[in-house]
Amino acid sequence: MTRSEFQKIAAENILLLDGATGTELIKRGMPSGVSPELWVYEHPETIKEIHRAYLAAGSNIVLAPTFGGNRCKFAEFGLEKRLHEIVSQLVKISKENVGHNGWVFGDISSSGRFVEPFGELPFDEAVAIFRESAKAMLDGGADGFAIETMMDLQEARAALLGVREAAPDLPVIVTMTFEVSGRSLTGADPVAALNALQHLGADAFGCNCSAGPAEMAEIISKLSPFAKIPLVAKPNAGLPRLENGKTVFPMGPDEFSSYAENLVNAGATILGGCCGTSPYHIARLAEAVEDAPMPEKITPAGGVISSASQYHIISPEREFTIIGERINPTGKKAFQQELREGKTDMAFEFATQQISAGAQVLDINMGLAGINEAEMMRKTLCRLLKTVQVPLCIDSTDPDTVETALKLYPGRALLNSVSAEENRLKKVLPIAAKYGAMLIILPLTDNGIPESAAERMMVADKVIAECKKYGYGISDICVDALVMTVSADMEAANRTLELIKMCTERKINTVCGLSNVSFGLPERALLNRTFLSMAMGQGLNMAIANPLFAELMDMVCAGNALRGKDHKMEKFLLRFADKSQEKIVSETKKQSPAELLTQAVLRGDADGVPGKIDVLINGGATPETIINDILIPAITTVGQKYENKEYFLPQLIAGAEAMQRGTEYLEPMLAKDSGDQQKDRIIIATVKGDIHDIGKNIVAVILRNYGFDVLDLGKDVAAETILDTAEKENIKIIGLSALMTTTMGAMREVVALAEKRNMNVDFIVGGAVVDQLFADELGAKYGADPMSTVRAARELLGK
Ligand code: THG
Repeated sequence: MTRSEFQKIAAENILLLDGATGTELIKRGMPSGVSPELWVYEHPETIKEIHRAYLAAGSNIVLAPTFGGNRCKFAEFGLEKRLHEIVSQLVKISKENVGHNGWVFGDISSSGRFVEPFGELPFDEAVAIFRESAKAMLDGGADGFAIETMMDLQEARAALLGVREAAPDLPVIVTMTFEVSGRSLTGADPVAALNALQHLGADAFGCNCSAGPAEMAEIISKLSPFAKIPLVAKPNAGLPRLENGKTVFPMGPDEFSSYAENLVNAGATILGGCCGTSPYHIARLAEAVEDAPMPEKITPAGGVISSASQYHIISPEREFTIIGERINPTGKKAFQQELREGKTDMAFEFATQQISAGAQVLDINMGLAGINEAEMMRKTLCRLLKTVQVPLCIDSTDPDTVETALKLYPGRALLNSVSAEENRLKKVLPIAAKYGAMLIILPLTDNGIPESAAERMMVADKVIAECKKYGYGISDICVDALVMTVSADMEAANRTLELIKMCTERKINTVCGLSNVSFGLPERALLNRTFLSMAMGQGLNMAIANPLFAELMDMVCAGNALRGKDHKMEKFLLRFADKSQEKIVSETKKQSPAELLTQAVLRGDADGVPGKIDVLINGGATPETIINDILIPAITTVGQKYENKEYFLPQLIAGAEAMQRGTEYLEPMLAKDSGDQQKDRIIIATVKGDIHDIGKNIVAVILRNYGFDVLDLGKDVAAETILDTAEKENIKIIGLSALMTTTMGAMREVVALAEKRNMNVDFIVGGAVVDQLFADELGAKYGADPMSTVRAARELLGK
């Protein structure tokens, strides 16, 4: 099936996927702890039977049993050399069995590793891992692909790019798993994820696993106004409950299918089931949607840019957008020097200042003669992406730099800029389109800037026409109205205003870089904001400007309120009722060294920590007071914010890393006697039969950063090994992790064996299927997440 065939069918019909595969395989005898792919390869009749049952139930698309069919997962079983053989064969037998009764999509899920900039797996390597899997599935005859159960947006992006490279013209469905918090494990917002992936070339997007159908319908209805592609809902059979130590998915086929209408009304048109669903669930689902009309399409609201955790709508009808201009070496000697030295501290400072001052987007420009621009862009992005949440605008004319940035960016960036110059149209536009960036276009040609507004409009139209060939719609483009210097040409401002007016009449987004207008004149700030006010009057909806000019920001805020673009004037009242914004700006200016260090930990800015410690030490602070009075309270605040769901996992880890950097930096300076302090020790392991270790690894990182000496025994660890180690090392606290229902029994065994051996140890248990009830049953502490594990460990130590 080609992409366009799929798109046509999916636009006109409600399509049914299959239900759970894993639990159906277990019903047919698959033992725990084996490679599911190898087991099915050796027992092909099982999957044939499952597929036949789903097709009879009404599935239009079934998934090949290739969920863990990637090099990383296969390596856990020593099977990496057989990846292509097994994965392609699994698709082949599925295809032969299904025949013309349905489509077989290759199933792709997580590699189990975290991708940069958040994790350690280089992005290109992640792409290669998924490309290799997709190639094997393609060789087996896959009709399309389902990338599912993705918990990290960056990995989902890598998977989609990898599949696209292997199979440019086959349909790809991407579904992510969102937690009860409404975010993915690594903090991705559902709308932001949809936005990034639909512009990166996904043919459908949605959610699978984690939630039941009711919770999922809520997420789908949030996605719906932003979806340009069909939405997918593949819920579990309700929220899992624990009964007698076994996970039970509470919804039977009738109750499950009773939510079909909700899901379709919310906007989902591709439906299926995840954990706990069976062919019976799908059969009832098929009946429930048989006569359901397609949901009404809601037109996407303007152009949307996004980071992993936030999105921002750009539209002449919406609030005015300020793009912070300061991360740009133009006119900044000190910043130029930093970039030459390969440093990113000032860029980070500029980012935080501008966000505090109200910038909704940050422009990132690394254009400086004599430096490797692409490399510096990569470095700066890696630094910023760990903590900066606002969407970014990539400002470069160099195709390599543009590609480096857009590839690494875990969202949909704004690209500044594409013009009618040969180089940009031929080289930059295809890259922008590949990654789906929103565009700023400049109406200039290789011959320069046309004189009149009408001529500039013609050039803009030419560029827009070219963008349309790459699939761009008008709402995804902003025209730069080209601000020139009035001191050199008295008519410059008028021409710019005229072009803005022409674009506004055609509902085209407009942007301009402000500062040029006042070049060479006194009172530049006055001229800039007066010009901006006039431009807003003509309909300008974005500016690249310095948000640290509070009067400029005041004017923009008032302008939004006056034009009815500030709902209930909330932002205007917030700004002027208590002047809170101004306070933020002035506070950033006069923070004490101790506050700056606290901020560095709160923002997770590890690289910024040593410098701030130096300032404190030079000012006479002792290493002990820095740790006790600054670092520990700061990391405690990070933990509290995480528990209050103000912070998500990446921020928790980044904060812990900043803390770690601080203590490592201070360690050599600590007085000898206090340096010898024994760290509290803890063992941590994933139990026998369970090979999932993402959760356990995160907990280990956080425990270490909270000062524990963690002995990580890895995954699939036998009860004897865990307890022998505890005895030998004389460690009194043991953390156990299990992700699967089937391996919870192994936790019970470890605890029972410890009792039998009369050992004086305490347990903390955690993992997706573990809950308080089960922990109580074992007489263990419950580690619901990294922070509660830290708390439990401290309680056990009487702290
Ligand atoms: N259109 C588009 N992109 C643009 C521009 C535009 N990008 C670059 C530029 N113009 C907008 N950005 C800047 C960045 C810095 C300065 C001006 C415009 C600047 N810097 C101060 C100086 O030279 O004195 C330094 C002041 C400070 O410290 O912040 O002027 O028009 N699409």
